[in-house]
Amino acid sequence: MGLNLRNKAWIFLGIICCSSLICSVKAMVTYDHKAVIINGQRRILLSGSIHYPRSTAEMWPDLIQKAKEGGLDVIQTYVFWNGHEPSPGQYYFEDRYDLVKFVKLVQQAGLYVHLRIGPYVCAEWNLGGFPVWLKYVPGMAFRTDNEPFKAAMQKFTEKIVGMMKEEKLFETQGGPIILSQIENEYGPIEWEIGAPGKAYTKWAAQMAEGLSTGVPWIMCKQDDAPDSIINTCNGYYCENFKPNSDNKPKMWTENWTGWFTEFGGAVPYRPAEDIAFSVARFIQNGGSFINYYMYHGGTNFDRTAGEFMATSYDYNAPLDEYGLPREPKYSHLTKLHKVIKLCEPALVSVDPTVTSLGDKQEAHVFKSKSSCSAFLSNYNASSAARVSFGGSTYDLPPWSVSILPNCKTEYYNTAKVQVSARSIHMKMVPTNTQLSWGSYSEEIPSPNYNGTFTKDGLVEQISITRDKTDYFWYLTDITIGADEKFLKTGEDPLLTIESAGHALSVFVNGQLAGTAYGSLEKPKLTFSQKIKLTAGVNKLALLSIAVGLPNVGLHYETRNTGVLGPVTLEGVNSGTWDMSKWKWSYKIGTKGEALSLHTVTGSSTVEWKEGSLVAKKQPLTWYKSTFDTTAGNEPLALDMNTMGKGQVWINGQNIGRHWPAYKARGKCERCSYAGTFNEKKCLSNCGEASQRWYHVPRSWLKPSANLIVVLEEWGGDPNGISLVRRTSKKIASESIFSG
Ligand SMILES: *[C@@H]1O[C@H](CO)[C@@H](O)[C@H](O)[C@H]1NC(C)=O
Ligand SMILES: *[C@@H]1O[C@H](CO)[C@@H](O)[C@H](O)[C@H]1NC(C)=O
Ligand SMILES: CC(=O)N[C@H]1CO[C@H](CO)[C@@H](O)[C@@H]1O
Repeated sequence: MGLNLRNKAWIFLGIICCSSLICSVKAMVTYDHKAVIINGQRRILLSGSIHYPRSTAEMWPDLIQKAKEGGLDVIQTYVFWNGHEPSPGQYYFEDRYDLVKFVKLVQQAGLYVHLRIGPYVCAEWNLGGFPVWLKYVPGMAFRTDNEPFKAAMQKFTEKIVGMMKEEKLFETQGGPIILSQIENEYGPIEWEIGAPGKAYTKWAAQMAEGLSTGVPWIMCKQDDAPDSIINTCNGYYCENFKPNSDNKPKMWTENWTGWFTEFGGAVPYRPAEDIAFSVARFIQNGGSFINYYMYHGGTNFDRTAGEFMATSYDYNAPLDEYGLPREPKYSHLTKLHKVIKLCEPALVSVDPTVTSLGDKQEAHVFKSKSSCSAFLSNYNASSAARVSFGGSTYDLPPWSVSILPNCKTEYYNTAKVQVSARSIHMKMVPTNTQLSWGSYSEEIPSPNYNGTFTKDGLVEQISITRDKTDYFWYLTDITIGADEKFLKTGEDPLLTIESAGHALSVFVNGQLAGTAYGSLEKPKLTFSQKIKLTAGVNKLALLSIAVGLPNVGLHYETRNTGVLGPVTLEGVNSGTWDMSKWKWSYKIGTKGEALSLHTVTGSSTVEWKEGSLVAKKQPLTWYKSTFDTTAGNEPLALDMNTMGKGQVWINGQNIGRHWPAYKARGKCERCSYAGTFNEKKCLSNCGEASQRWYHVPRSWLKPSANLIVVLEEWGGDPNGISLVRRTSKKIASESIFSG
């Protein structure tokens, strides 16, 4: 055995030396100017992002299998620090956060892993993946040459690398991890902050290299990545990208398959033709690693979504939020991957020869002694072209690439979609046509009451809640003295409230006076409305609601949430009152949260109104019901279209924030796939809910008596909530244009 192994190792070293410019004795994963080299072989690697916490562990094997059948070689994931270290030194790697299990499942499927440790991940994820406590470490500044930050980042990175090593998951140990990433899209930030940014980049690279994983590190969007690290491209098109030295392969780590959805935004999509075109363009220009961001986007369960991000992270990916193939995108790309693999021997052997075939037409030919593959491209977005190549003629649709694995026969054209589209239906589950609801009205707290504390002036929300809840109450009394008069008789005074975000409900004497909310583009909000006040003491209760924490931008950790003022009352005789400096009482969270109403035991501690007494269209109300699971394995969702804004739990699991009342802004125009996507995303759903359906993972359900609890902030009719099955059906006619 021993002897055998030594023989193999010897042969293996021989291969490395003859097929690559770098002759490394130790590394089994290396690279040269053409490609990543695994066990001595240059590889064209097709990769796709699947973020483990955005699906359930029960879904992972199927998602990975479908990725494999879709022709991928690599699964790429970020590592989500705030899921793994909820409080300092307290680690969590269970359930959806079982990273080792996820990596091992990828290995069992015979695929590789690209582990993007970050630990900054952006990712439309709460605080960009950083734990909220990190923000409150004394002297902290994120992502710069800051000692407390570097210490924390190093500790977590070491923790993850240590775990992976212990489980023997790096390729050099026989595991599936062939690449790791440190930091994430730091180039633009470094450019803004200058010297400390440069020092931090250097430090991060050295720190990562020091961990000796045996596999290459990459940094994406980092032109000045230190030489030991590979700089890679993120974007819609990357074919003109150049890595940070001539001996680095051309790698594309984020090829956007669509785009994320924000609450209040339209739903973006990217046609299959355009993404196939971008991939073919990248490969024909010598690219050798591409990653689909996302291959499966999934769901921002619980409160994991970043600022104003929808609960769905579908991303218009080849596998939809529910794990079903999105057609024709999934199959059109699968065919592309097969054809690229046919070209692999030629692609890894030589650099392409590029010749012009017309005004906007080119041939990229990879011709070695033993193989020849050609890519014929038409960059004209409006016109088809007939070109001559190697003595034959080829018809190229606008904005397309034809692939000829043997330099003769067209096996594939990126614009010729030969897959049927499928229509998706959300069908009511027959046994659950109408749920029977109970309701519980949330208590509006009073100042100086249990669970409140008092301070002069207004306080920042997250510094107090530490993001344990979305909800934070600002409470005060407005006393209208006997001698106080309203400026104009019969006219109510005007209350104006400035908040740093994200949503606000204003209660006067226990009644909802109004709501206000911001958006991803402008999280700040202003509430300005006339309110009814009576002589004597009036109770003002402001419920400030966070909708995820920012995940991107220069020093985004300094961004605020909550009512920071000014708060003014105009229209009283004695002049405008500035209430910002008043004494305010504060309360963290709702009573229902404190009682754990989302659980079976918690929900039994209060009395729920039933039958005709059930609250209808009331703000700040809890609803509960039970339902049985439907047989079969079609994915399930809740149709929340009759509701406003809030959160939903099923059997104690938070399925995310719902906000169907936030309609998609703007007017969507039909999007032609050819050439437009770079400047203008293709958008759908304008005027409708940004998100109507909310994924309910099957593994969270029991056969019967599933508890569903809804916290509704605005109002809405729970009788409209229904459980639906997601089904897909082939559309007979072929469509050239796909969504
Ligand atoms: C595309 O082709 C048409 C027809 O040949 C031509 O008029 C147009 O200028 C071309 N567009 C570009 C961008 O080259
Ligand atoms: C405050 O809470 C304590 C302990 O739970 C309870 O005994 C007391 O009655 C409460 N006070 C009010 C005003 O609700
Ligand atoms: C800055 C930024 O957007 N970064 C990212 C690139 O692509 C997706 C956007 O959907 C993010 O998740 C990345 O982190």
